[in-house]
Amino acid sequence: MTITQHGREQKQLNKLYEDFDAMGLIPLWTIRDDLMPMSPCPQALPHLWRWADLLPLAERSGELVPVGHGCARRAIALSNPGLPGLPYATPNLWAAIHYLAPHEVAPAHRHSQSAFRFVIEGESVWTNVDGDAVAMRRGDLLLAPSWTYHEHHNTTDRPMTWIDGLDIPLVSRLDASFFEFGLDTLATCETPKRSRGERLWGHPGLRPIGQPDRSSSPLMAYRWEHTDAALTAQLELEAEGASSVIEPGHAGVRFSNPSTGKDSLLTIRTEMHRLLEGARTAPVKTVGSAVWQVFEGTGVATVGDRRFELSRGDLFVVPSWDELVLEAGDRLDLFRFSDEPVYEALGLADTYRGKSA
Ligand code: GTQ
Ligand code: FE2
Repeated sequence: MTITQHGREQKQLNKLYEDFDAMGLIPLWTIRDDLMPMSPCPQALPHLWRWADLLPLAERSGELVPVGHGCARRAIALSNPGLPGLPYATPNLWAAIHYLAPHEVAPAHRHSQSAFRFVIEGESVWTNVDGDAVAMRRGDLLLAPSWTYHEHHNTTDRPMTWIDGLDIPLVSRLDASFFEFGLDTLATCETPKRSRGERLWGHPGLRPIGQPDRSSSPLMAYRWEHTDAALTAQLELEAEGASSVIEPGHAGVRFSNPSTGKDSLLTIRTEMHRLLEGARTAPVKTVGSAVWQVFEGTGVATVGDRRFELSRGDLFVVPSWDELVLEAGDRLDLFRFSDEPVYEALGLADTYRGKSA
């Protein structure tokens, strides 16, 4: 090919790309590596938020920002540094610290997004889910499945803080967001010790006859005493020589929908893990993203190329296919939530477990 021929072709090629652009077209061969990488390349980054930094900021919001019109929820979202400017902990998961001052009420609403709360301290607030009053206490997991009305009441003189997890980014990307305000009137202002859902569905291994399957859990509260007892039993059985744990010194439970045995929420997996003092997990890689919160204890999390020292209340993100290793200092209890049910439903779930050190 002569130089002039080559120059002519280059011009034609440039013109071709201009015409693609003008017609709203993008040729695959210019973008394939980004579009279809050999393995997941998440934009989200491993990141840690310290409870010691979050709590004072939540308290300051409590003083300065009243709950009411314009701010129906005093929730402050964790924003992943790899998703700058977005109130998203991961591409699919919202995680927020929520603060309700004494005698405040966060008014009723419902939405197509699924939600849960996990409590690491306090018991001043109860949440009302579709008319069922649900007490919130340390270590409890509380649900507000898609399209259930929910409102939060602080009926005490003490403030309360907890974390929320929702599938807001996923639902936003799916263009599936629906939202409705609820009525301001409430049937009850008292919280019984056990909600109606717990009385009906909260008996181990006993399913009420005549109740249909529910796509999300009919149980709105998972109490710490049960979670703690289950983890304790797994580790006791391990000490007796039974194979009862995920790996040596590492117990775990998944919060499940008692009507189906599947995840508590359709889109969000919720789990509690316990590592004995000094235990170390084998490296794990999972498709999908997760957020962890330290419930109690200290340790170290290595996520991809980051190393996080952990203390009570700290939250960290594990992006898709980033390797995670956990090491307990003293006994370490961790709450975890992830978007794995979505990947499982789509046939995209995968986990790689390496060898223990
Ligand atoms: O408590 O209803 O963190 O609707 C984000 C959206 C909490 C809630 C959040 C919500 C809520
Ligand atoms: Fe809500």
